[in-house]
Amino acid sequence: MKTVKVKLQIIVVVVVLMVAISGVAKSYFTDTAVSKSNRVTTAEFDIAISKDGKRFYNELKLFELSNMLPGENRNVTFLVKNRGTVTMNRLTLTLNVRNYEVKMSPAEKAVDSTPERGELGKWLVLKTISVNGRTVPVNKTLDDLNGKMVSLPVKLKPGEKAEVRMTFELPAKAGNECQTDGIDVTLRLDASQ
Ligand SMILES: [Ca+2]
Ligand SMILES: [Ca+2]
Repeated sequence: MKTVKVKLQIIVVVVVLMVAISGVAKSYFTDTAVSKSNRVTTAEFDIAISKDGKRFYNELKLFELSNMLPGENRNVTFLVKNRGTVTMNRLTLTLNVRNYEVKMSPAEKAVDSTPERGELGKWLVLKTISVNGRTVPVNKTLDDLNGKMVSLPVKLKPGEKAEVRMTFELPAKAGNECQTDGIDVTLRLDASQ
């Protein structure tokens, strides 16, 4: 009986000590601030083109100029839009040009010795590019412009659109060599921050 009593006393002492220790810890002021769901995401960069400004696309055929005559000017108009979340401070246009012969007309045969290769790009000139009415003179043939970048005079904020007008001219001195010739033009628009 005596040993049981001693054990009980020890247990009581231990319990009292534990209560005392935890009681000491709780007697200080404490406080915590929490910040959850912090994130880093990247901005969206998206340029798109449209013929009429109603719907914009990443890829779209913009023009077809047929039956051009020497001495003629033609305009091509389209819209560009910043569909992203960041201002586009620099916009460039790059033309990739492929010349081809649609057919060899009798008058053309007399002056053109390359039936496998078209000559229109030697003659067709991109006179100007205008963006929202601001005109930049270009005055280069499409063969000269092939693969080169032309800077567009515009900055686009998120959601902003701009109208681009390109004026092409087939000079009056263009001869029979480029009769019934064709050009495939790929326009690439590059935007950067
Ligand atoms: Ca040819
Ligand atoms: Ca030709």
